[in-house]
Amino acid sequence: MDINFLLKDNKAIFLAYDHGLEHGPSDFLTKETANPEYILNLAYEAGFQGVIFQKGVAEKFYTPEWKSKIPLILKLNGKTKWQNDEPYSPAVCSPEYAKELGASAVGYTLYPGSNREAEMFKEFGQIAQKARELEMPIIAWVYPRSKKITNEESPEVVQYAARIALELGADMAKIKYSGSKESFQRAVEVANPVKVVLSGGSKVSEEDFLQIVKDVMEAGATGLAVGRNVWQADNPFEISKKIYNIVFGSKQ
Ligand code: FBP
Repeated sequence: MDINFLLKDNKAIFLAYDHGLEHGPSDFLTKETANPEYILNLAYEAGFQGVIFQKGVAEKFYTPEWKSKIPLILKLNGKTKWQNDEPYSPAVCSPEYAKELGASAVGYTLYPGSNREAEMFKEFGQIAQKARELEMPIIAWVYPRSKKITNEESPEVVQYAARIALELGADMAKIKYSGSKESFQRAVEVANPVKVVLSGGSKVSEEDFLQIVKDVMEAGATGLAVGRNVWQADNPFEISKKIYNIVFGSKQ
């Protein structure tokens, strides 16, 4: 499957929900949002193009019924928040298993700059090759991270991240916001033809977040793959509608 099959009008909003592993349950501010069923329902009702889970959540919640309603992007690697200085995030499952779980695409986080960069680049290469054989698109979360990198959201670092996705053979790059529309536009340009989606980051005010969404879409992004700014909002359904209207330029 080509990545374009996951898009609607060449755009996409994916609901990221792998935070239980990456940050722990403290990210889930309410009882509802700790429940993957709530997230599936939100993604479906709000018109998202896919939901992002780790394998354990997919095994327990991504039933054949959900498969018929919303695509799954399976995150193949992951780590905890305690591994952040020179991070290494090895695969916890394979593209073959992702396919068995019903995933339409796979995701893998790279931490360029980390002392463990070489291991991740090697594994990403092997996984991307396997994903291609299985006709599953691969989305690279590219988060340069190391004691050597002081600001992982600087334009230079984000643009470099976008280009790494192209160099290493990803179909889509998920990158942080670089602080301005202009600098993000450059990130989109240097990744081309790899599609770029915004990684949301920690929760900010609704107004600020919607402005970032506008900026990245005007900068040529394909869309978003966000979590906290949606499901930590006071009303996740309401903010999802607003995001949808900006990304697709129309009412849902
Ligand atoms: P958010 O929109 O909530 O930032 O989610 C995007 C994401 O990449 C998640 O998929 C992942 O769990 C998290 O951010 C990792 O964030 P970080 O490594 O920056 O703490």
